[in-house]
Amino acid sequence: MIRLFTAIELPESVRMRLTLLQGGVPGARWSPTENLHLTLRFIGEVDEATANDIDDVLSTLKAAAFDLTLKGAGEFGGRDPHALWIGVAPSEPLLRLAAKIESALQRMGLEAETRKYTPHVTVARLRDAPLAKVREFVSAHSPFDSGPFAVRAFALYSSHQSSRGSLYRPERTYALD
Ligand code: 3AM
Repeated sequence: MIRLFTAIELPESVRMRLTLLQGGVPGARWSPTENLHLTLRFIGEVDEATANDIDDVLSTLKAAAFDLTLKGAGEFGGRDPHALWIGVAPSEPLLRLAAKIESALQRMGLEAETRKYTPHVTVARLRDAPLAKVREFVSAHSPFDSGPFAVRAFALYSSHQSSRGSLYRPERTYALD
């Protein structure tokens, strides 16, 4: 079995900027630079045959290349925050791409994702982080703006557990038109 998700790879310069803003929150497990990505669709554990089918349908998917801007900051979890993220400026092409991936995966028989897609880049996972520090991080980084960068492909990532946490690796990339 292999754990998969689809995501957009971020340019090295953007990942460096996201790495530089990491800090200041006790209890945060900061995402390593190489793990920073923008999830499009979590897939989960599948067998090898299903992974090959997923690769096939994603290879034939047609969607347009676009520009994307990372913007703003936030947390998931409210009073018990479990993740810090940098946000994404509203992008119709991004939502269209996510929707196309969703319907392609459903057509090949995967169960529908029922949760609404909220584009974000996770920069830390939190455990028992002080709420005041979380709020400080969010307000300090809410002016974040990456400036636009080109998205000319998306990727099928594998996720492996290691002693140092999850390791994400782009296994296949799919060009956008
Ligand atoms: O790092 P982000 O937030 O983009 O949270 C997981 C991570 O998202 C999410 O998939 C991405 C790669 O692991 N994820 C993990 N398990 C999940 C699940 N059961 C999940 N998303 C939805 N359902």
